[in-house]
Amino acid sequence: LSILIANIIITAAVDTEYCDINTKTCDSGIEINNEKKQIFYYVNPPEGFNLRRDVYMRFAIMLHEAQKQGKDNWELVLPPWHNLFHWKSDRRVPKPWGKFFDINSLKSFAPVVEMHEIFTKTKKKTLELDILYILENYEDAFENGVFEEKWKVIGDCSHSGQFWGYNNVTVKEVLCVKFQGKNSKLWELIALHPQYKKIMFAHGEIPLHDSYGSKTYWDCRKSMKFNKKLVKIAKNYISQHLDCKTKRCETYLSVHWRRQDFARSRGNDVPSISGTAKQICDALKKLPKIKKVFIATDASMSELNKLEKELTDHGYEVHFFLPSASIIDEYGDGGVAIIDQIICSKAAHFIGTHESTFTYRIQEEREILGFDSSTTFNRLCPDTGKCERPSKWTIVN
Ligand code: GFB
Repeated sequence: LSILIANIIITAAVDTEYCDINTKTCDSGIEINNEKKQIFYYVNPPEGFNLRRDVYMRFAIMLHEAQKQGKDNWELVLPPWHNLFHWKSDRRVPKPWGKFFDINSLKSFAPVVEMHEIFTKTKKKTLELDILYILENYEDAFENGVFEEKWKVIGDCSHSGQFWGYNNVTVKEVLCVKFQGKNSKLWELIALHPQYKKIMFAHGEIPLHDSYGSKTYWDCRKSMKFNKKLVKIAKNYISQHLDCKTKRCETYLSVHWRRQDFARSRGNDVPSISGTAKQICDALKKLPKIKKVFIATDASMSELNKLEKELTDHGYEVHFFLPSASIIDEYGDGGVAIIDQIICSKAAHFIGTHESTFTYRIQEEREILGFDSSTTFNRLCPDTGKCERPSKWTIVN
């Protein structure tokens, strides 16, 4: 009886077609899953890895909430990692999310699907999207002195270039839209064309979180578990070099030392090399049992060697993760970034870089691990001038 009821329900869901729950196929031969409508998105190219992780959360929460309200015929397509500005080792090769994250865990929170799964499921070599909405900011977010949620279709426009590095993805219609508001407001744009099944948004970073910092936010964040192999590499490193085999370690202090563009253009926020060494030594003086320091950084080797020398001169043991060629080959710069983040997240005490999303993601990981927030929300200060305390975004369980 239950199979019969399921058949009736599925038959109703796809209108005239008869679908069999056992074989998971419909009369047309289409698999039941393929009936789902899909949301695709892309992020402004210069944005880095860790802001993109936040943009994912906004879309995943949008789909999670919709599913809860019975809108369960939609899935979110995970945009392959392609051509990231900061990733020098492998910019040209699009990487699936499974390289970095545990896909089953992502799926436990929201209906997500990898791009390559679409090609495998449909057995097609090309993909045609129904519509691409290119989102744009309003010139003045506070028109008439108030921040209002709104959107306005500007009209047809064009898209040049490939989608996520794939040359077999095309789109039928492109619309430019001014948009200001939360992610859930995108459903209003989607409703403009109820017959469309594949809808894409460019500039996915423009819509805002529906409820930043809420329990749902943290449930989503917790589901972003890393690829198990990356976790294993990080754990082995911690056990071998940092003398710790537990979830939370008492043996080392960690620092996220953001350099590159931060060192060049954010002199008022970040310290010099000597200033960094001094602040790390000052923190360690308050933790007399700790002699080991782990540094995660995008600094050049010569900068890192200078910092290392200053810290070893003060009697501390300095560690940083140097990936093998095979790790770089398999996981690229993104994988190495995650390994650095995992190692930082388990340290007894963490010091991050002001306003770096790389640091924010480590802080969240530490909140999930249950560290006292005083060990987490610490930052490197500039050598001189004001040093605002970092905001504490604590977990909601
Ligand atoms: O993730 P991300 O955008 O954070 O950092 P911010 C950019 C990239 O730099 C990361 C590398 O994806 C990494 O590849 N990186 C930074 C690191 N720190 C480390 C580290 O400690 N270890 C490793 N392995 N890699 C944003 C930029 O950076 O800051 C924007 O993406 C802009 O373009 C903005 O510049 C101001 O938030 O730090």
